[in-house]
Amino acid sequence: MTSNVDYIDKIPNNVDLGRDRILQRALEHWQPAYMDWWYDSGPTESHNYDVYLRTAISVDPEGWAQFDYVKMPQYRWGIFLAPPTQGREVNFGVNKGQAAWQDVPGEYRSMLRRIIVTQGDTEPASVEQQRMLGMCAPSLYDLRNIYQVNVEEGRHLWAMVYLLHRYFGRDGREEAEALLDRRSGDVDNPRILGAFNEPTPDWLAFYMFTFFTDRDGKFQLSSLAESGFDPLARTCRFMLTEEAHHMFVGETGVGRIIERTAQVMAEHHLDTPDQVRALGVIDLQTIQRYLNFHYSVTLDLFGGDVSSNAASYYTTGLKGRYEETKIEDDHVLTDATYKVGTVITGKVVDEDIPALNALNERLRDDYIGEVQAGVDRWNKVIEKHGVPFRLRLPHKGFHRQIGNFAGHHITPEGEVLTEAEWKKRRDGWMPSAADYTFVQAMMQGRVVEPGKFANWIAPPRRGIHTRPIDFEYVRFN
Ligand code: BYC
Repeated sequence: MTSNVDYIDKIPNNVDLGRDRILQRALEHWQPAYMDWWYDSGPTESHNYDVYLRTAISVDPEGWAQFDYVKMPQYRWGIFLAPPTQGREVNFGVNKGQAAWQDVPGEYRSMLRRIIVTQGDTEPASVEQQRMLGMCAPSLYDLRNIYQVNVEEGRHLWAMVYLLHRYFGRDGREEAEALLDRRSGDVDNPRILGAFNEPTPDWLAFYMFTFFTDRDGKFQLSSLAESGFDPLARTCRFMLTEEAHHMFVGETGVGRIIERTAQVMAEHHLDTPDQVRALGVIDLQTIQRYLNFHYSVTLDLFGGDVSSNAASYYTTGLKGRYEETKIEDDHVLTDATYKVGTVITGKVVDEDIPALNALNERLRDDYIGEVQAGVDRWNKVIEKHGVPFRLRLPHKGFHRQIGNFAGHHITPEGEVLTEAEWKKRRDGWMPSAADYTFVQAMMQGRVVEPGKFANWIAPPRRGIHTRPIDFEYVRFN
């Protein structure tokens, strides 16, 4: 294994692919099917554009990226694993202390395959969800960023497909094909997890998605980076370095929309949503409703609050906690407990349950802490402009479809309502059809002049990779 990537091979890689002819042929066979998927479901009308993209050329923490104009279908999707850690062990669960596995332990095979398939399925799903957004991009800078996110999600699919092909034989190959067959939102053959079947119909939704949902990616990948199955751990470690930019796009994207709105509100002394909308920017109340939606569907992605699957993943050593090796406890958790929320006689209450069964909830709580810090930063932007509005994360039980809160009708404040009452008030909490119509109407057509930005979003502080903000990040040819 080298840290530099072999670009001579048809499939760039740092896993010595050329030495395993059977695997190489299997992946070369999958590659055209992947390209068919990209042409069919990747960013629309973009195939001939020159996009200023970064491509991984090494897996060293510093300097792994090269920036240049690339036509997206020619992006070098490849297989990159972070360097191995000498003497790495399984660090948690009943197998703690064994040497980390370089092959799949037979008894864990189907569990591991399921985790890898679920992870892999989200990557192409997000590209499908975002495929139309290039047509209404607010600037060349933003257009380049969505394309960067899209090609890297494509690469993350490659990362999981490599594991399936390399370690799971025939069923791995079949799963890899199925990853290209499912489609986000398809009634007959949908993506596996809920949030990945929701539409991403506009740029506010896109930025919310990259802030909230890509961050689920960060936390899930971090847990998988702790895996006792070393190839999974190493591939996730490298995926995480790419993921950081996606969350940056989300946080700054929402932040710039908020900034523009707050600027307009302060300048014109506005306070009602209608006045704000009349000036062609998005009112903070609508932003709050989008936040409520994306936060709640992303909380569902962590799975049930009480989960025997999560307990098995942990006990076997396949999926750890966030920053497992930095936590000071026994890493076995047989005696520990953890608090999870549940609804009892119309009230949300906390219950102590065995920590092993609460691992999804614990990861969700880690995630919530980080999300809250981001929302606090957005609020600072509003505060800076002297606008007396603050964004808030809704209660954990709000609008949940998975886990203890599913089937209950909980307000953003955490009050349990009847279904009828909740439905009556729903449009105050989540984007309504009218909200989507308003936001989409504002995002008609795309801004293509270098350095220009749509009225509803502030420019970024700086450009990409030291380029100026008015750099021609995309050439349409
Ligand atoms: N939607 O025991 P439970 C990313 C199912 S994002 C639909 O509570 P478990 C990215 C579950 O499958 C990160 N179904 O769940 C972001 C199970 O089904 P069965 C993706 C759901 O297994 C942006 C049943 O309910 N990575 O990378 O502990 C752009 C009982 O479930 C959902 C991963 O997710 C749902 N939301 O936990 C691009 C990591 N939740 O057995 C990329 C791998 C649960 O009854 N996945 N179910 O048929 C996992 O670790 C686990 O599968 C989950 C679920 C944490 C997702």
